[in-house]
Amino acid sequence: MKQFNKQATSLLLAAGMGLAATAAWSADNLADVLKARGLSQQDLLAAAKTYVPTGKRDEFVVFSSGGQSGQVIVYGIPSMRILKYIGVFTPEPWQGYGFDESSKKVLAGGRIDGKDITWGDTHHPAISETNGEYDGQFLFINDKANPRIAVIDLRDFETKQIVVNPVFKSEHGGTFVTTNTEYVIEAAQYPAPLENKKFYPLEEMNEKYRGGVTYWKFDRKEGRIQTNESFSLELPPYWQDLSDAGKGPSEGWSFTNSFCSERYVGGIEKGRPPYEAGCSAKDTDYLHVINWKKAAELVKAGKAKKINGHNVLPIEVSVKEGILFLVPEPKSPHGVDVTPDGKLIIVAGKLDTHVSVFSFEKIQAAIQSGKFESKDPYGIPVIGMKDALHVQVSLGLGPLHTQYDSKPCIAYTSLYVDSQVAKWNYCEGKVLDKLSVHYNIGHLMTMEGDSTKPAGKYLVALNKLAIDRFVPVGPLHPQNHQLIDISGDKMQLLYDMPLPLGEPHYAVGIDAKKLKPAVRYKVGTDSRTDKPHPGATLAGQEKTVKKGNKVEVFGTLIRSHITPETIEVDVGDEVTIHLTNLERAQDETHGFTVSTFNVHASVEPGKTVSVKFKADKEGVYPYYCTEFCSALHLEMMGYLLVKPKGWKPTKMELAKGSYTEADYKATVKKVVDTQAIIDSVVAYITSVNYKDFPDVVAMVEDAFDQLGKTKGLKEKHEGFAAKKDWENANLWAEQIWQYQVKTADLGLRAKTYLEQNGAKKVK
Ligand code: CUK
Ligand code: CUA
Repeated sequence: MKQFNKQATSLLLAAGMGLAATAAWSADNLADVLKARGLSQQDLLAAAKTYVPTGKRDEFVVFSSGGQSGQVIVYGIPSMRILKYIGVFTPEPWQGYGFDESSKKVLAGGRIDGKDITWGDTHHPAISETNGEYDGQFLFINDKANPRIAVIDLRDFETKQIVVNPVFKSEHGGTFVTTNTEYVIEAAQYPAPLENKKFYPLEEMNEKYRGGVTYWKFDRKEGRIQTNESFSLELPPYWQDLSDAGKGPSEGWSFTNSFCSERYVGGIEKGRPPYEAGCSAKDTDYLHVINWKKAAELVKAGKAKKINGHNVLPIEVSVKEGILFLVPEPKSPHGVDVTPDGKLIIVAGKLDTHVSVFSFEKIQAAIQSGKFESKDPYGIPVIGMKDALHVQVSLGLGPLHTQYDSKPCIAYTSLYVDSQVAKWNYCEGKVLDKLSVHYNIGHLMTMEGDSTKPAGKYLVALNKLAIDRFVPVGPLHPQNHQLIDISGDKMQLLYDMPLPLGEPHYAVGIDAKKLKPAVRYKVGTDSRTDKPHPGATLAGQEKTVKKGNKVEVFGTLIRSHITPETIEVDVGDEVTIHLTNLERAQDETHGFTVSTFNVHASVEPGKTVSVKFKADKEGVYPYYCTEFCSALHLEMMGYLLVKPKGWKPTKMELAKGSYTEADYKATVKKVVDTQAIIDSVVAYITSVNYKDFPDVVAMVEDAFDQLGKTKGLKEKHEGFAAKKDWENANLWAEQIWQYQVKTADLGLRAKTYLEQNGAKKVK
């Protein structure tokens, strides 16, 4: 942080000097650019703090909800450059998500009542934690509309699992993880009967409608949620909202706020005041305080009842066993955020200017001494607000969410109505600073701000409205994520990023060094199951198998051809094409599609993917690689021939080229010349300490891999030449050159890398 200020000063000095000496500088000096673009020194400072030069990387990585897009958006901080969209609840064609067989199975996990639901209202991402700190292994995110949770593995940033909540019809407060990611918490939103497909009239709201909180058991070794070990607490038909897990002294507990504890039922069409009036009539709602550790034990002890095959602890059991309590919280609360030390719980008032800071110690004292002010209509003990409060602070209009700084006692709260971020001290209850944002902020997010060790430095304001901030793109505006420097005493606005995909509610930011994604898969891996793919194929073992009307192709991909290059089937056949990417080179992804059959696969190095379709129309359908993978990418294709019933071949010969001996000799010379280039590059690489550069070692391995494929081809073309078959002689010589080109390409890339990264001569 000090560093920032030092940098800032010297930058300002530099800029100042520039301004003073304008006349002497060339046309594109800093001062001229500032002037020409109408930038202030403050702008320059912000630019310097966010600019990440070419070749450099961001310090933090953000996982943002993609809102209604059903995806997750990944971007870097401080540059705010978008790095990836991860398909989660919605098919995502680039990654083949929903267009290949394994990813279709992941999406099928999110089917409800036998129906595909191909969108999601994603809200709250959470990074897996170890001892309360982000560990960078998994990401979870919820779908508010169709209560579901997804698991994303951060080794490959792919969605591995979607689970459907068995008892809720909507949810909001998910996902929040416990200190060691034992459970992923998901709370209901709008009350409904817990039994599936059960109708009760709205008049029976109080008796038959329920809310709840689900604790999804996460198996870290498998990287999957275990549905049979998961459970829910039945809760009154208050509208449960957000949640947070306890940590440190409050570990084993979780907190879920609620609104509309009025249990109001609207009905504008019947002349009743709308929900918005009826749901905010009372001065307080309830914070639910739950001992989840004990709840898990009760479930193990058989105290849960099964609803829709899922373990649910009835309210009476939770009350009797002393694991569920309520604390009044002011007027239509929204966020609930446990402080990094786990001692305090901060709830914002949405319709109240205050945030309320509750003390876990006081809550526990009340529970221990049995000091309750009343019971709610369902018999749940209510702790007096005064007995639980640490402090209340008036921050401004519409406080929503709170995040924490690396500095003790410092928190940031979003003020929706004021369109401001408030920085304040929650230990002393003092407001320290306010910054206007643009406009109407929902969530905010500090780096690692949900963990026990927030990293400070930056804050992102996730603003709901952009209004006039960007070039207009029609009535539907992007959202505005604003980057704020929180390293000094005063917050400083640095950058506006339009987010053009859904309404991202929440985001989490992690130190980029904690993420260790893989470069390639072990050859033959099904990335969605993390297991060996039954359709995996090695080079030279490609085959097409036809059994009845089922055709299975076991193929491979490598620059720049697909094996096989012709697939012949009969009309009506069910065709499955398994493809293994044999590449090991970083970023050598191939794509695959077959014209008009609505299939697509992204096949990263080592991955095996299957696409499946019914060849229900006769004809000729090109298939090809969809990623520009090499200079001869466009040649990476083949034909699917769907033959009519009873078709018999008539003309058996393929059209021939007219190659001559001269063509052959020219190709052979090209091969010899290229080999000389390769040899010189190899000589350079081996003359320096290339082994000290793992990236280069990988490139060299890949290069020799490619060159290795030329084995036996020289004999082959010479054999055809001896028989004066110039077509085959020329083409096989050409194929050697194709491999050489890829070798040279990698070799030159390695050479450039070594030159740019200070490789040293070795003897
Ligand atoms: S909620 Cu969107 S601003 Cu769904 Cu987390 Cu508060
Ligand atoms: Cu492989 Cu293009």
